[in-house]
Parts: sequence; structure tokens; C-alpha cells
Amino acid sequence: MKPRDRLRVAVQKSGRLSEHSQDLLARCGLKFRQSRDKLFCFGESLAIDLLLVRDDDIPGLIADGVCDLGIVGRNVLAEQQAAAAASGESALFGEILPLGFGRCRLSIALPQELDYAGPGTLGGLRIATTYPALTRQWLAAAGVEAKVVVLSGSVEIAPKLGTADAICDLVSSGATLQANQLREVAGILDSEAVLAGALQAPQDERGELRDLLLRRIEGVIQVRE
Ligand code: PRT
Ligand code: ZN
Repeated sequence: MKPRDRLRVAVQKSGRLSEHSQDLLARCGLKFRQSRDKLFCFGESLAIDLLLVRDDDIPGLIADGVCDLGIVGRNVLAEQQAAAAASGESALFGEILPLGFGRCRLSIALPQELDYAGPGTLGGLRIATTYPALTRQWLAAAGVEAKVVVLSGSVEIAPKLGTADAICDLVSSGATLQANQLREVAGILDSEAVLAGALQAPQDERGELRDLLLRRIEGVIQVRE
């Protein structure tokens, strides 16, 4: 890959984290000119550019060295770390700094009419999720054998459809669970948006830019608190 002298940060193109992510970077004094296809933002105030992508692609872009940093939910990062661990690989990216927005939790939920007496209750059940690696990791740690049903979306309707007995999904207000007659019974992961990056910072100008951006982000977060 061609060496780069500009720092590249991956942010979500459109979704729950997009506005907050861009707002945070603007507060750090970064100004951008957007490309016509709206996928790339060229940094005009500092040599820091943005790549606008799907959130799920962010850990991979960092691992492949296409981006130096990314703003992504801890849930996405942790799922890809858990998936790497499950296949005996070590993830080449990690969490650098929690950012205090996009808060939610990954939780197990059961139909309201089912009693819950601890993780053992889940033994033998089918659990639908888009987070199979984290779900399996949690079940294994709890010593529970259950079947993980991998879905790509609309997890909350799986019990009603009969394709699963329980779910493991993100929850923020709890309204979605309630609307589907589900009850949160166990938390697997507390999540928020985080700054993610390569475990090894680049040892050149990009490393200096990364430190500068980190200090500015910390400053913005402190003022907000
Ligand atoms: O297109 P792309 O792949 O980039 O986006 P996406 O659709 O995968 O993600 P998006 O934009 O929905 O969410 C991005 C990130 O926001 C997630 O990875 C989380 O880190 C964070 N986040 C915070 C949430 C929620 N809160 C949240 N409530 N992500 C999803 N939800 C969903 C949840 O899956 C469930 O369907 O909202 C529903 C529950 O919300 P409540 O309020 O009814 O409990
Ligand atoms: Zn996504």
C-alpha cells in the first residue's frame, strides 16, 4: 500500500452515530470539503481526512490500514474482536477512547411470559441475534448451552415468528422490546461510541496527528462533562 502522510478517520456515513461523530470532529477544529460522491471528506484545516462508510466496515478498514482511526459503537468493535478470538486470530484494532454518545446495551431478552432464574434458564433455547460472537462468548462464560440463530436484522420479531425463543439485541429506551412483548433479562455489554484505532500508532507524521486529534477530542469531552 502507498504510504500516506495524511491521517484518515472512518466515520459512519448515515445512521445513529453520523451526526454526533461529525459534530465532535468539527468541535475539534477540523474543517472538511466533501467529495461529490459524499464518501470522502478532505481536511482543510489539518491533514486529517474522513472516510464515510457503514459502521460494520470500520474495524476492518483500521485492521487493513486503510484508515488510522474510526468512530464506531463498542458493540461493533467488540463483536469483531470476539469473532477474531473465536477463530484463533488476534484483532489488529482496539478501543482508544470512549466518546460518551450513542449509549446502549447489548442484552438478552425473553418473551414477557417466560420466567427467568439466571443464565441457566437459557439452556437449550434458540437465541436470535446479529451479535453471534458476543452472544456465544457470554453463554460460554456462563456455562450455558444454547443455539445461536444469526439474523441480519429485525431480531426483535423472531420469537413471535417462532424462529427463536429469545433474542440478544441492542437496547436503549426499551421501547422496541416492550412493543414486541419482550423483557430484558441480562446485560452482555454496555456500549457507546468509541474512538477505535490500530493497536500500534503509526511512527510518522500520522502518529503526531493522531496524538493531536486525541488531545483535542479529550478536551472537547472534558468541556462537555
Ligand atoms: O448503515 P450502517 O450499517 O452504518 O448502520 P446500522 O444500521 O448498522 O447502525 P445504526 O445507525 O442503527 O446504529 C449505529 C450504532 O448506534 C450502533 O452500533 C450502536 O452502537 C448505537 N446505538 C445506540 C444503537 C441504539 N442506540 C439502538 N437503540 N443502535 C441500534 N439501536 C436499535 C436496536 O438495534 C433496536 O432495534 O434500536 C432498537 C432499540 O431501541 P429502543 O430505544 O427501542 O430500546
Ligand atoms: Zn451497521
